[in-house]
Amino acid sequence: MSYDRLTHPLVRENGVLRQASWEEALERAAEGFRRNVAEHGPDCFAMLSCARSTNEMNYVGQKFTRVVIGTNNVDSCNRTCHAPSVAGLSAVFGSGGGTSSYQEVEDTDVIVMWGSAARNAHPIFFQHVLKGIRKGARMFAVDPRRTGTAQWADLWLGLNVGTDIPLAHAVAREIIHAGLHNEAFIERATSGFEEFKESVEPWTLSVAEQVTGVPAAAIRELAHSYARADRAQLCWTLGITEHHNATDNVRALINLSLLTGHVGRYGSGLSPLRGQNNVQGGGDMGAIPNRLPGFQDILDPGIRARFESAWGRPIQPRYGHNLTEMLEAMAEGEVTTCYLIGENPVQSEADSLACIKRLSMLDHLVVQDIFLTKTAQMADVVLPASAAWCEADGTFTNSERRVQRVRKALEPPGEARDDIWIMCEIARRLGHDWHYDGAEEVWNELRALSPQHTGMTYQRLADLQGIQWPCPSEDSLEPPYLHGRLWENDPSKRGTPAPFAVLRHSPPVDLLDDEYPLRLTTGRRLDSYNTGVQSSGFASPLRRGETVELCPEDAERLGLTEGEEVRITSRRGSVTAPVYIDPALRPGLVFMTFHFPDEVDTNSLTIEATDPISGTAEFKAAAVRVEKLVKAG
Ligand SMILES: Nc1nc2c(c(=O)[nH]1)N[C@H]1C(S)=C(S)[C@@H](COP(=O)(O)OP(=O)(O)OC[C@H]3O[C@@H](n4cnc5c(=O)[nH]c(N)nc54)[C@H](O)[C@@H]3O)O[C@H]1N2
Ligand SMILES: Nc1nc2c(c(=O)[nH]1)N[C@H]1C(S)=C(S)[C@@H](COP(=O)(O)OP(=O)(O)OC[C@H]3O[C@@H](n4cnc5c(=O)[nH]c(N)nc54)[C@H](O)[C@@H]3O)O[C@H]1N2
Ligand SMILES: [Mo]
Repeated sequence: MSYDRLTHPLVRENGVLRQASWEEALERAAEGFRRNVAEHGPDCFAMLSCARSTNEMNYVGQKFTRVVIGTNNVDSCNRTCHAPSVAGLSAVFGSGGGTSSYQEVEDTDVIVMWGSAARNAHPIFFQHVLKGIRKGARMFAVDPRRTGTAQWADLWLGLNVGTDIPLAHAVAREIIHAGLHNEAFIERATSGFEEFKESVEPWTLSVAEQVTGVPAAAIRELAHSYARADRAQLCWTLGITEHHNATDNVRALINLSLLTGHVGRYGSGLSPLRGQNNVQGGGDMGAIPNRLPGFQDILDPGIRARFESAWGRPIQPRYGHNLTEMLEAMAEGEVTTCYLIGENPVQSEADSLACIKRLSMLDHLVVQDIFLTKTAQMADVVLPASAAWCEADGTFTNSERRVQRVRKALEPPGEARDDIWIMCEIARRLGHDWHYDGAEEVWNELRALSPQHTGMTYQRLADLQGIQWPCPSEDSLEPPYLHGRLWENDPSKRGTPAPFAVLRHSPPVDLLDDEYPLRLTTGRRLDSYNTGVQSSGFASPLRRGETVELCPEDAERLGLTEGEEVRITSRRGSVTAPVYIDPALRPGLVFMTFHFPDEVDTNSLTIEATDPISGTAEFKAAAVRVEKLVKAG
């Protein structure tokens, strides 16, 4: 299917959405929030803030939540992808950002792409990887599928889904046993090495081969190459983070960098490649339940006091609900109203049937989007927004922490209005008269409150074609990588040592058995973008619909031919789609995207098991069976 842009506000009347004036729609939106908060208190409200929209929009979104409503219940799709990376990195280094710049993969010796289909999903970053390879870097790909990325690798480690910790542990053990760990760095800059060393001891190459499916020789080669390299970059994405133990997975990779000293230097670092164009920025702006703008901890009374005096309202001294918890709180009747900006959870959440049920329990749902998504179709009020990437002014922040300007080039269609304008109009109706004379004024308010952005004036951002954070003053130019402090000779400048983590292997929650013998992993293709809202209309000539990808051996075993319609069933749901035979898969593995909502609701199959630290769901591991469709008659 293809979506048309939203051009008018809509309100629900007698069960159906009808066109409305802005005045009526804004009033309805505000009235529902007012009524619910008066009845249940501010924590009955939840906002999802748009990771595709600007930093300025996200700043205003979290301010709306904290100041107009008075709760910390604000989050975004960061929860479905890199929240575990942020949690893991900030636990070790105090900052949740990737440590390196894109340029550094061109100037490194070893690149490890771990659980990342970057060739399809991060093509700009992958251009830098290719340049690095051309300059002589060795590349390793760790992925259950032999992806486009893996095809460029010197060595592909095709592991079983959910066995990343055993693999990382075996790599670590091999490095230690070969005496290739960086003792000086470990001694000076880390803590907990002895316990870590002991914890990986059982993971010999042969034990790991049995559990992960990766040949011992390949594990050994990765270990030796990574440890011996002068410089090495470890990059990961959702193959690591969309698991029930995702933060542990992230910590397992960080352990490898601490073991070898591959962090805090030019060319050596850790890069979680972020998903949506501005999901890094959304979190930086405080559109997450535990941080104020500038990634500043809400539990710190001094930080809260600064924001309270700037905003003129007390801030709750506790974390709000993340996206996963918001949905649970809807089921409990604790969250009764939701302001959803540029997110489509009906289709993107794990176990979508449960998600739909929870959203339908809300008293008042406001959706602000550029298309009439499946989620918007459930709303009481639909507000048509401008598309941030070309119809609004502001800034975006990419995975290397680089803030860049975006400029309005087109007028939004029909009556669609800027995201910030819409939020301010609702705020005004709720008693907060904010005047922002354009995005720059919002940005300057943020700069005054966030030390890591203070030096980034719009003028400097334009002159320098973007600036990486941290940028504390207008004359500062920091190195392109983080945590150089770990290498300081003077111990007082080195700061807190980076801790190793002791971790245990925990296989996927959805167990394989005779009834559900195949492992479904979900993800992306080059020609499909997330829930399809922004790409279905255009992608259809490229790929007409969802397919169930299987390796040739499994297809033969099940007696299936390419194009044949099959039923795929998990413990939660069942859909049908044609088979696509892909030799990139390993036996026992099934692959699908979540891109074609009406035809195939993939997320009715996935499991809602979530990582307790970050709240991210195990999208990457469901147990399923695939059956021939028996034709009626
Ligand atoms: N074309 C395109 N590009 C996109 C998007 C899109 O929809 N389409 N979406 C954007 C967004 S929001 C995001 S977050 C990124 C995501 O970018 P990626 O994370 O690269 O994409 P995915 O395909 O979800 O998953 C990555 C890989 O994880 C592997 N994998 C599955 N299970 C495991 C496992 O247990 N261990 C390991 N090591 N690997 C595993 C899969 O086989 C897959 O190749 O892409 C962004 N870019
Ligand atoms: N099975 C499975 N499910 C997954 C994943 C997976 O790998 N497997 N990955 C997860 C991941 S990583 C992610 S990020 C999520 C994505 O989940 P969502 O964020 O829910 O999905 P998108 O399709 O990216 O939705 C983006 C929405 O933003 C709207 N939008 C775009 N620009 C603007 C703007 O400027 N303003 C406003 N107001 N709206 C705008 C679009 O119209 C669209 O409706 O899906 C998750 N779900
Ligand atoms: Mo994502």
